[in-house]
Amino acid sequence: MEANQIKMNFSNAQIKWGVVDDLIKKSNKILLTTHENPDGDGLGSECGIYYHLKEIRKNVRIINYSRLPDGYHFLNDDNIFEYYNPATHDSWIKTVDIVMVFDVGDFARTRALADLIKKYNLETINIDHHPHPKKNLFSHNIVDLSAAATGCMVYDYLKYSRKNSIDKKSLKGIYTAVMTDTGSFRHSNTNEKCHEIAIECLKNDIDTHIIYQNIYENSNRSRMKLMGGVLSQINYEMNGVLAWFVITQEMITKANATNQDVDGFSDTVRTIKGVEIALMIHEKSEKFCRINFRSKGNIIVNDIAKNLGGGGHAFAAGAMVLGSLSDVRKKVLEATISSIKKKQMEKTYENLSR
Ligand SMILES: [Mn+2]
Repeated sequence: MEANQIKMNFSNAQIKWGVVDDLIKKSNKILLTTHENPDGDGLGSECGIYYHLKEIRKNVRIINYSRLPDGYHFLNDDNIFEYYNPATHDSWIKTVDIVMVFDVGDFARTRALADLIKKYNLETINIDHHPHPKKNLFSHNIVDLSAAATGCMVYDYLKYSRKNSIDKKSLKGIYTAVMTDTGSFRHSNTNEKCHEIAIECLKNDIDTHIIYQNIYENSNRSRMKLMGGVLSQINYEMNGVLAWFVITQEMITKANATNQDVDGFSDTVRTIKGVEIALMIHEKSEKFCRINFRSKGNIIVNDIAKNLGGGGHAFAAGAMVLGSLSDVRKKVLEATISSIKKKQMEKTYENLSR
């Protein structure tokens, strides 16, 4: 793969969308994809650009490694989301002109699709707002760390590329991306652009409250039961600056819930007064746990996640950590507490030196 890094890990820089436009113009067959267990940003970004590429008569398909999660079927009236099946997809993927990857964070998070991209030596454009290592497997990188959502970048591209206004179906995807990645316009990443996008959606009669209801007011009873268990067992460290909780496989089985049902729990725990960081330790199996950090915006957490083998945004990050629950709990808590202490010390010195 020829290295052609357009832009990497910048913030608030002018993106040369013309370069992306040229890559799209010279391509006919285009694959859109995102990370495994996709979220509203990945799916919404795909949907946002899909209808544009259809309109300009590209042979475009969205193929993700994972199935479309419950709650996002409102984006799929036209059955645009496919999930990867080697028997039916490999021959098509083999001959695509370009692969556009959205919101992925890490190339490997496209799972089997990453293997195919390497196997067939496919040209790729990475459109994302997560930090990436300088050395990576994408042919072209458009990585803006200051974008609230990858969907904001898709919006900018469509504004650049289109003569006509953005199609309603695209706007529905873009709104979904922005709403979910900003915690419904509440998180510290929410900026003017997010609200500009929301205004454009409202002017175009997008039922924004219906999008919200589909995603956030569709909890099943098992999820609520599980959440009840979690909320009654929160642990506090460092005078309540850090709040952490554990979800075991047993808790999930007892509540008749699924691993996906834990989404959003850390956000809820972070809402507690005085808590700066919420940490979830989710036992996925006897061999590994998924950990997830949510920070109110005063203490960076992605460095802790990175040291534990993961990554993410400054204030929302995570990792998969190998080991039994008790081993992972010990390791992660020690790493987190020492990192917070260090940052608090540095802050104290910073204040003293002023
Ligand atoms: Mn995102």
